Amino acid sequence: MELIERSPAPGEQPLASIQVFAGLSIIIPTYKEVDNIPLILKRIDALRRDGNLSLEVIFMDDNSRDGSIEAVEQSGYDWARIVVRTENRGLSPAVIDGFRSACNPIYICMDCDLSHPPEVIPQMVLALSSGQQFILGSRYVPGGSTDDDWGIFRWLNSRVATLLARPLTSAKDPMSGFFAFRKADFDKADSLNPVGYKVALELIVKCGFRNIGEVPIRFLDRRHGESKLTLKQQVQYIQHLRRLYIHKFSNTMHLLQFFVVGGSGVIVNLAVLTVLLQLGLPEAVCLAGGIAISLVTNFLLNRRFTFSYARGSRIWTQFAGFVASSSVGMAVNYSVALYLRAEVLPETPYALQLAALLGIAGGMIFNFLGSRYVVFRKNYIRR
Ligand SMILES: Nc1nc2c(ncn2[C@@H]2O[C@H](COP(=O)(O)OP(=O)(O)OP(=O)(O)O)[C@@H](O)[C@H]2O)c(=O)[nH]1
Ligand SMILES: [Mg+2]
Repeated sequence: MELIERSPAPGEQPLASIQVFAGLSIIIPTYKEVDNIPLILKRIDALRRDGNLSLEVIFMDDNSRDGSIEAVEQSGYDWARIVVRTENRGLSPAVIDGFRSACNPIYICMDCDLSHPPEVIPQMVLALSSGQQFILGSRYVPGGSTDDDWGIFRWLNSRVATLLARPLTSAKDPMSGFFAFRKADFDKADSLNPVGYKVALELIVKCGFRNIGEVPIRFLDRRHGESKLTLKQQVQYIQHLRRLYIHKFSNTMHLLQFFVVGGSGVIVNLAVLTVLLQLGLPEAVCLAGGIAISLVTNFLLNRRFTFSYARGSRIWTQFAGFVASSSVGMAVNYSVALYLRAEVLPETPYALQLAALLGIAGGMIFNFLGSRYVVFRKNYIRR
């Protein structure tokens, strides 16, 4: 943490009088924010002078072509610059690119639309200096708030999104686009791959931040320009969550998806078995038919979803491996079902289906272990 002590000047604000913060890089993603750029720069400049801060501001603009470049240049601030991006557009990639091109030890990210008050930046940096790793400008801690005219839908939307992220972090407002952390932690991050809007959540998970602080902010609705938050971004958020869950709970997520696919296999198995039984085939053949068809559907679904990271490998090799690794499970399944049907279960309707169900349960655990650690093990991926 780069904090330089200095003595307070007479009449200075208490926060600014305690310390001078050396080296902030403020990253501001922009798309068509020409009206807001001069306003935010003016407020950051006031902050910079009051606190004698050393900082750079980098606008990461996705080729707005609305005069944003001129707005930054005409501001006359040599600590502000704009980077115009024409590839891999989007808010999250723009922010990540901004961090990559920043050079100061403390990174701040904030929106350009003045929803995020720059005046709390010193407080965020102080919180970092007290040992916390990641500081959010938060609407949902005591003292934080949103504009009064948030309708119920917008409020609910924000709250549900936050709730879905709860297993990933205990932070109250991980959806916030206003946050601060250290360059050193960014440099250590696992491969970043954010989709959509939730950069803070991506960083919290990928950098493994545990010690997260939240500084209350009053979140004001934009006065100039238009919101770029669309339904597409909301859908992308679900995809993003899935990836982050897999990243954080790798084995548990694989197991969970494996069980969901397995559940679909049970339905396929029982349906096939029942149809074959209706056709008058011997019970042993019906049991085997149900097992065989569900084996194929399970393989295809696991390859597509549960272990999708290994989709690049040859399907037939994987299928052979899946059959081989499932063979013990299948044998267990088949023998348990035949045995229960013949020796244990009474002559009731659906006795064969019940026997099949118990056989499946017995065989399933063998299948999971074989798939996870043999067929779809990670070193099958070709780069
Ligand atoms: N570089 C870049 N910036 C973007 C993009 N989309 C949005 N932004 C910027 O990201 C910030 C947040 O976007 P907003 O449209 O304000 O989204 P929001 O704050 O979730 O929504 P509102 O509450 O309606 O303001 C703003 O500074 C935007 O200009 C994009 O695709 N690329
Ligand atoms: Mg906004």
